[in-house]
Amino acid sequence: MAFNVVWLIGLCSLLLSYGVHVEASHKVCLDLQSYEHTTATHQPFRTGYHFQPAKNWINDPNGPMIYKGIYHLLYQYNPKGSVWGNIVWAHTTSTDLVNWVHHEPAIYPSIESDINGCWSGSTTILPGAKPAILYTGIDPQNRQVQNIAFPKNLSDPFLREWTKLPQNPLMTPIDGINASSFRDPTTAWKAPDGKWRVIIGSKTGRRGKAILYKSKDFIKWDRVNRPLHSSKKTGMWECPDFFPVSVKSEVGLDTSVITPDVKHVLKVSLDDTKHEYYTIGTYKLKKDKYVPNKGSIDDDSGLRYDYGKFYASKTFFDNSKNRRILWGWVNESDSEHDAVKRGWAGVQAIPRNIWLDKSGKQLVQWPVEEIEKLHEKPVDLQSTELKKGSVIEVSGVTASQADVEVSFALSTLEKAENMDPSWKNPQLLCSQKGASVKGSIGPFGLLVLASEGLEEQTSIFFRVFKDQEKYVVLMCSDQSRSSLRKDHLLDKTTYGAFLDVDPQHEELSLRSLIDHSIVESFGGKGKVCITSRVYPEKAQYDKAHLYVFNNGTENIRVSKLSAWSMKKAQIIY
Ligand code: DQQ
Repeated sequence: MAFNVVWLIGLCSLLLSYGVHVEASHKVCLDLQSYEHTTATHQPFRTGYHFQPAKNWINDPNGPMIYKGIYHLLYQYNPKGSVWGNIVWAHTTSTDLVNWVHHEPAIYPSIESDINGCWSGSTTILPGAKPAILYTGIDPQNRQVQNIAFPKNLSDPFLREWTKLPQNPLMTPIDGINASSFRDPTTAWKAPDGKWRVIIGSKTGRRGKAILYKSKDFIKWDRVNRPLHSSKKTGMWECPDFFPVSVKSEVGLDTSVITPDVKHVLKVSLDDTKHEYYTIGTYKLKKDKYVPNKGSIDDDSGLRYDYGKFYASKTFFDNSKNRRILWGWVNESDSEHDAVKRGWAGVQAIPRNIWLDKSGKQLVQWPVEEIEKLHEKPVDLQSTELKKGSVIEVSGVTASQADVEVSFALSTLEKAENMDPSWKNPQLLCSQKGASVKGSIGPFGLLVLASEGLEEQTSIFFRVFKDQEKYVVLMCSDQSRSSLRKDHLLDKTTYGAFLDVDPQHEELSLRSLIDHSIVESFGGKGKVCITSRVYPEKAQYDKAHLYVFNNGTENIRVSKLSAWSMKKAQIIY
């Protein structure tokens, strides 16, 4: 059987390169799309509390919402195999965003305007608490068009069945819109003129675009000539998200709130690089235009929700707790061959609360509080000196499935290395100055999913540099030693970002959610997030260890560390 898999993988290619007409953003392995290998029994990389279905491929979170007290997560799913293809909207619900119950797919190809696929989209809650899903369908000519679906029975809190309107498709790629770059409708918002607005991701040449439509009744949509926003040289904008954030508090807002006390966020997912970036700015109602704040970087080097693996994300407003919640898809870092052998690919990140930082300059994210109900066996370390070169084990936690929070106090910054003005790219800097490259103040941080002899380790760490009178904090996640596996198909890219925290006045904090093959890290209380996928050979189950380390010449102190083993989430298939 393994022989067959290897052979089939040989046929995996980018669909475009075969000149087929569907332009998909995903790697397309035609021969593997409907190929189910016997699912392996040894599954060291399946997650304990990150959402995954029983088997097969998943990608983008779609149409998340809360309805009658029940959270709904819908997502792109291949019911027939563990690579991208045969896409439907799988459906799962929860009362706490932690434990999930599966339902039958909510949306699947059944009408002419989605017969070749049901791609991403969003939910809007219409007056009378009525959810409406707008999604991209692939029609018989492989054009991307926008469709609508409503729940069949509004008294069913699980919204198990959905009806597509006979008016579908509601929006088609006419008047110069590229039919293979027209997808992923956002949650719509209602402006004070009473009309709904929605944006659809697109591009013209290399200019990424958010095409804007307006509607009175949510059924008949008129295109606005000018896009809500566009930016040159970014390529296709997938899965845009547009929402208000309060400038006064951390509470989340309904997508239609437009007052002087809000700023707007536009996030786009870049098909070319598989990075997302966002800007914060102003929604100019009169002109129906979004204008990023002065000085915003409006391209791939802009602000990111997550500087690791995290894509096609989407937020929704949770009116039960007045918060905005972010979901994101975390793809694998190994090959299709591995996915086929395992029988699955992809996980969803832990949902994160998201709000505007006090500075107004960036967003902040934090795992939803509900996840803490999985905490068990707490372990605490108080004020521990981390001498230069030290590695101290945090014992007593199940290190393969854990939540750990640590704060570091730096007594002196005098010896910080100088920042070279040419160091503009934090990811590159992290890969040059990995965890094993000695510094002065740092690298220090956590070694997670580490083997006993440290041959395997994923290190999440900080380094502090001096830049004139300021200090610059670099946060990295170094996967280069995460697995003893040597095959070239394993992506061990080191990730990194600059963290806007002044270490003269604030301790440096780090939280990592560790779950067998995924590590989600939150630096500076959620100002920088980095997610990575790793596949340790040795550091599996009870052979995984957790350490704090300091590889700098200056001693530092762990002022507080709390770690918990995480119980398994209940996912009922
Ligand atoms: N995934 C969907 C598209 C979207 C892409 C197809 C982003 O709608 O643009 O599965 O990952």
